Amino acid sequence: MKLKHDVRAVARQFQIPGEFLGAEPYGSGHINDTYCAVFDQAGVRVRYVLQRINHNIFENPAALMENIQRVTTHLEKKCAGQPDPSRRVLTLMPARDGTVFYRDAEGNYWRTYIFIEKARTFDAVESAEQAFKAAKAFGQFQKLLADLPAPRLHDTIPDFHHTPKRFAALEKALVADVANRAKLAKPEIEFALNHRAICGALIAANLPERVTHNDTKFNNVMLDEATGEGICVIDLDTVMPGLALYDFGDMVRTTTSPAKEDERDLSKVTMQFPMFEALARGYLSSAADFLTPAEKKFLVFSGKLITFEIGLRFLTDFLAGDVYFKVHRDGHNLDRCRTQFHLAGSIGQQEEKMNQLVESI
Ligand code: ADP
Ligand code: GN1
Ligand code: MG
Repeated sequence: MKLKHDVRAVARQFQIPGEFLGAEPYGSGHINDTYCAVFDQAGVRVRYVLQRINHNIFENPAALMENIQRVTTHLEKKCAGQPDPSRRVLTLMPARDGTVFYRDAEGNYWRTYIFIEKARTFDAVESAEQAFKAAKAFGQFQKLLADLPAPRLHDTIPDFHHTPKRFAALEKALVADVANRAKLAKPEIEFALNHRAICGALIAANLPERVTHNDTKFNNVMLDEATGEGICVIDLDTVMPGLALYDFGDMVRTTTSPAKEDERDLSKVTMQFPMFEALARGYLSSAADFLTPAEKKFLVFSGKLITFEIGLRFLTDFLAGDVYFKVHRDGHNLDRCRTQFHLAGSIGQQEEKMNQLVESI
């Protein structure tokens, strides 16, 4: 298969020993171009992950890489005493010039990670045990980064989870309607407009700023093949100052419904209470000792809000003509928006019971 990029030439720019055997596109992320490259190192096949950072979305890749380097170095120190430490944190490979990224002639930014073997990601949750383990790992991630030394991390995407600004972006896209698609999304637009009132609630709550991941979807944590443990949190591009609840909210969004994000059969999209219970217990098993009572109070709400927010973003991108998220079929962003709004509704219906559960933990 002919690849979009000359991965062999890119790989040569990193200090990877051995002979390049081949590469293929990898994973199902919506933003970066990810490749798995295989090397022969003295007869042993060793894999690496090469990624082109989407610099239309991340406007300052050098600052982003500085964040990732600081975060991984910190986590590495913290994981030193644990079993299998090198699989618990992403490891950046140095480029030829000793920095952690390479800029090609076309202006693309590339980085290379050691491949985390004997672990995998899932696009949809399969069991309550997985939900528990993923949430525990993301909670642990926040906990380990609580004492990251100053300075403050760079904001790799300013106002990333500022829901009122996401709402304003939708309104703008609606007025412009550049792709003439508003007529195809009438019920979704109505749902969005009806929920304007919830957008500002987390910002108004004056919660503490922390170092957070901000993109804790279920396929951004690798689960160990043997134990199921959330062994390594990945996709660190959006690690920056944020609210703990942005992370918990995105876990609720991606880990309580058994359906994929782009499922067309909405009857499959539902907030499953046992999954939420496992998720909340998993997260609180690592995060309970640093969360404030106010943060705890908003855990369930954050699930509804972040699910709604990502739905807003998919709808906005649908109206804008699919310029942000990778799409693989017509109406893909609208399908994604529909699952999110459906799930936000399902969370809304069960909110009281979910809150009672959190209070009891
Ligand atoms: P995106 O920002 O596009 O979502 P990710 O960093 O999440 O990109 O990578 C896409 C997928 O590649 C992940 O879901 C995971 O399956 C796989 N992946 C990423 N990094 C590694 C790694 N170091 N080891 C093994 N698999 C990885
Ligand atoms: C993108 O990179 P990926 O695919 O893990 C997006 C998230 C969205 C998510 C929706 C930088 O995440 O914010 O929640 O898609 N990342 C960025 O699936 O915008
Ligand atoms: Mg990802």
